[in-house]
Amino acid sequence: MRILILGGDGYLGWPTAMYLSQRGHEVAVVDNMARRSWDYEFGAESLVPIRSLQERLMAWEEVSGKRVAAYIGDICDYDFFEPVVREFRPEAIVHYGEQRAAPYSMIDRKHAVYTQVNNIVGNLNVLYAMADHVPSCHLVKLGTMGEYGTPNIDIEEGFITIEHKGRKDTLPYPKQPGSFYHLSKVHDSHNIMFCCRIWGLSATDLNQGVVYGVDTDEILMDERLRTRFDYDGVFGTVLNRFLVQAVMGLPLTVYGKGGQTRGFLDIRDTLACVELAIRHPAERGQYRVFNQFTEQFSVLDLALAVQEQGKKLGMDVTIDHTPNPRVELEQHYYNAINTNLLDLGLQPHYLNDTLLESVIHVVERYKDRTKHHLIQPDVNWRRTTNH
Ligand code: NAD
Ligand code: USQ
Repeated sequence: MRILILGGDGYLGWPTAMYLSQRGHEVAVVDNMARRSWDYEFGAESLVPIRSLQERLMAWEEVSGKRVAAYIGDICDYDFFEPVVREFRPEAIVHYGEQRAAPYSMIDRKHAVYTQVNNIVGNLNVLYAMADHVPSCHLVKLGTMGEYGTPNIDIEEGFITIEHKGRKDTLPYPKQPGSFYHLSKVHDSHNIMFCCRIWGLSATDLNQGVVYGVDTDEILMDERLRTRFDYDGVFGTVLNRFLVQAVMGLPLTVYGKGGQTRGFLDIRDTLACVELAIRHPAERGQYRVFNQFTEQFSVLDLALAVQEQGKKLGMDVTIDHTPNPRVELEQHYYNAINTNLLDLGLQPHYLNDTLLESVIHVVERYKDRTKHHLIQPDVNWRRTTNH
């Protein structure tokens, strides 16, 4: 199958490109290198050194004998993006190409606007290019579990059946996202659902939880194939950050009480879920939602798991309840349904000692590259005014 991966230079996009290429698909990636440039804003960089996209592609061809094509440009620029779709004629598009950090979107007005324009306009261009050139192509769009927020009822997979004044309907599940980034995903979901309804496009919205991990089978084939690994207060996600903090001998930064519960998954399961969605496409005109996570943990559960694993490896890991820079519930009900991908055959890699230890070993290898000033969060959700 011809598969176009948007955001193919990113943490998840690059491993997905190799994974699908290895399985015999004709793969092309699109990226504007925006993620690499955001690092310059904070003097941050991936803990694990990453090669340029061109070097990665050459290394991948050398190691696997398979070629992945690359288109460098911005999907918000239709003059660039439209010919890519017209020429490559993808049968599936995997859309990872967005600004994905909640803290980045909450820095100030400029970053909020940038995040929403980048994500919503880019996604809209994808929908138009599909409708104009490849209407039977299947869009596999990366959404987020954070679209739902933390309601006091079970979270269904995209839709909920409601009875109201004696009548019944199945409607989109209510969305209560917690950042301008998460809101951009809600807006994307509405646009995608609309285009499936009016143009007959087919799409799977993968409402993904927080991803952790650093190794996939393809990455392990050659050190030059490594994907980025962020640990800073803006782009680093919680478990990846805790593992780096443990190795650096710093207290784990649990925000507030740490009762915030989320869905999580191993990076290897991200790739497997995307492949399952591609292999079992949505029908023409269908918009479907899969909740893409394998386990639920509170932030404190994760900190305790890292502390316990650290102890087994002779490390003294402490936990610090840092004041929470975000506005979010720290104690709440959370029970999200995730049966759609399991029903398609997903075999999850659950969080265990082996995984924690293997990430710790990779982090230890690159420990000298860590920068202490990147650890503390300095983006606050609250607006303070001087008048
Ligand atoms: P990432 O930032 O590492 O990768 C995103 C890539 O998209 C980057 O290489 C960036 O340069 C590219 N990009 C952004 N805007 C673009 C544009 N306008 N044109 C072309 N390329 C553009 O992020 P990631 O962690 O790999 O996440 C990928 C997707 O998965 C995102 O949409 C994110 O919202 C979603 N997701 C990620 C996680 C996670 O824990 N990492 C969890 C849930 C959902
Ligand atoms: N947290 C801490 N300490 C930290 C970092 C985070 O306690 O040092 C807490 C946060 O307050 C939050 C939870 O951990 O309650 C998750 O934070 P995160 O930064 O790991 O994840 P989040 O901001 O939700 O975003 C990440 C990805 C995003 C994706 C989302 C999936 O960056 O792209 O959409 O996970 S989900 O959370 O399901 O919405």
